[in-house]
Amino acid sequence: MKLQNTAKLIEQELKTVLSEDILQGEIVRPDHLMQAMRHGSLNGGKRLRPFLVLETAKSFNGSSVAALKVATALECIHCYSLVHDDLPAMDDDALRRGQPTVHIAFDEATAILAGDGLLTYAFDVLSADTTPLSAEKKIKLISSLTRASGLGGMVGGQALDLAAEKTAPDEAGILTLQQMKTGALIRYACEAGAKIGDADNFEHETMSNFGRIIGQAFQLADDLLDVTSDAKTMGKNTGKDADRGKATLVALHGADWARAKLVELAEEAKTLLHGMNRDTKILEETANFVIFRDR
Ligand code: GRG
Repeated sequence: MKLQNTAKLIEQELKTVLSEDILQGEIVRPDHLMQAMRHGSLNGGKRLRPFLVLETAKSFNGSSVAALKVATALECIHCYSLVHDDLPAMDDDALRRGQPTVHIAFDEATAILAGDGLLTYAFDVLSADTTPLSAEKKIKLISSLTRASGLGGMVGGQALDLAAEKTAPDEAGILTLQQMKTGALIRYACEAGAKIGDADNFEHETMSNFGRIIGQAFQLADDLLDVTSDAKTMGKNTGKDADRGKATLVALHGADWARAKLVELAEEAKTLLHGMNRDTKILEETANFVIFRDR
């Protein structure tokens, strides 16, 4: 499957679950809030994390319906993080995926609630009866998603990132905060795909390491694009890290070092995949896309 096809699938699934026609034991769905949630999630985006869930599950013979539900839940969390990250109290951005950010298109209070709504909705989707997984697998997937997105994962990483503007962390500190802020959800995507399918312990461990490496590479590529690309290509403002004096590995070592490191990480990721007796051709291509992307 291609990334664009996954994007269409996820967009369709999000449209269905964020629809006024669906009331799941709720009294009402406030229309303006749902519109804001739709604005924050149905606005394009590469849908890389869902793609990783779907393709990893496929490599391990997992149910594609279950994978689509888990992928949708994960994308809800990712979209919530972008809506909140763009708020004036955080990155204060007016442009996301080529469109006005949610607090600009609506207002700040609605953007906070839209983020909260997307975050909690993820767990609704994961735990729903329509997600065809055993109760045991669901609990494991919910528990690890909570860890990846919470205090010791994305939220904690965001806190460290905000603090880093004052504390100027060293290389190890930068790697830790990036692993938490951005890496945790990408790693989760790969682990979840393995869990949905029939991966054994070695394969699960391998996919977890693969996710860790491409998560690190994704952030490094993002930091590189922040200095080498432009707002039109990226759909978000660039040059912001340098403006804010943000500590990144690109700021520390330069763009050439980053390009060489990306090549190294791509090799490492592919070597891991080759160690398993599975069809991982698409995952290999995905690693290349993540690492050598231009937007
Ligand atoms: C607010 C709790 C909270 C967390 C925010 C993810 C994040 C943490 C902040 C986003 C800031 C940022 C630009 C980080 C760099 C890496 C990143 C997550 C980029 C956006 O992800 P893409 O490129 O976006 O996958 P699309 O739009 O394609 O989904």
